[in-house]
Amino acid sequence: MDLFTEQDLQQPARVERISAQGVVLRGFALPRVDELLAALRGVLQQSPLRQMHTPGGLAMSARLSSCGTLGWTTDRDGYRYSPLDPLSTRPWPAMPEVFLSLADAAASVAGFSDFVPDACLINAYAPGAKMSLHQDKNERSYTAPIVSVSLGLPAIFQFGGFARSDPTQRISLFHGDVMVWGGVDRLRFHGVMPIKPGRHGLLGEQRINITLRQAG
Ligand code: MD6
Ligand code: FE
Repeated sequence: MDLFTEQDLQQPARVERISAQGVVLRGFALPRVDELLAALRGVLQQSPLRQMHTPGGLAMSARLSSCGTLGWTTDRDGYRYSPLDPLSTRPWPAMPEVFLSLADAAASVAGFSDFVPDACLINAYAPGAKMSLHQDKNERSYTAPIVSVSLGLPAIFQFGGFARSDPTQRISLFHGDVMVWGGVDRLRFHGVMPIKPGRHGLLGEQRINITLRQAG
């Protein structure tokens, strides 16, 4: 499949470096955003967004779902990847082709070749919802990067250091932006500030983030 038309190649996404092995690719997903949203709707029909709880019993303010051979879940028993959706009790929906090709293209722009994610976590934020500072460490290996696509309302992403108390950069992420980070930066703490009220033309009063990972 041709990922880029000739026009896209003439106008490459603006690359903003945020760390040694981290970049934001501004507007990188925009040329395929309709396909992306159609695929996302299909995934969410099979495995709907739902409220999850941390192992400590706190409700997460973002609603979550997953697709791919492994999906990320959390409950009283802990954070983990699982091949089955605990809500549907069936395998998670297949990873859409457009997710795979977009993720591989973004990863290679960022210097990570042959990125083949097996897990995609979907986070949906209503205004006021946030994601506390955390590290992503449930994946089997930290060799692969994570590719993160922002859709809908803007967010302020906190990109920190290797201790929770380290200072954070605040990075505004807009509809269609794609962030890629891995390698020496893979275990940085990060989070999302409470989403400001607003309405996005395509997605309404929400932000959706999809993160693609090699988890298994
Ligand atoms: C979000 N993202 O942007 C939450 N994790 O809504 C993440 O937690 C995240 O964007 C690892 C790598 C990239 C991310
Ligand atoms: Fe994360």
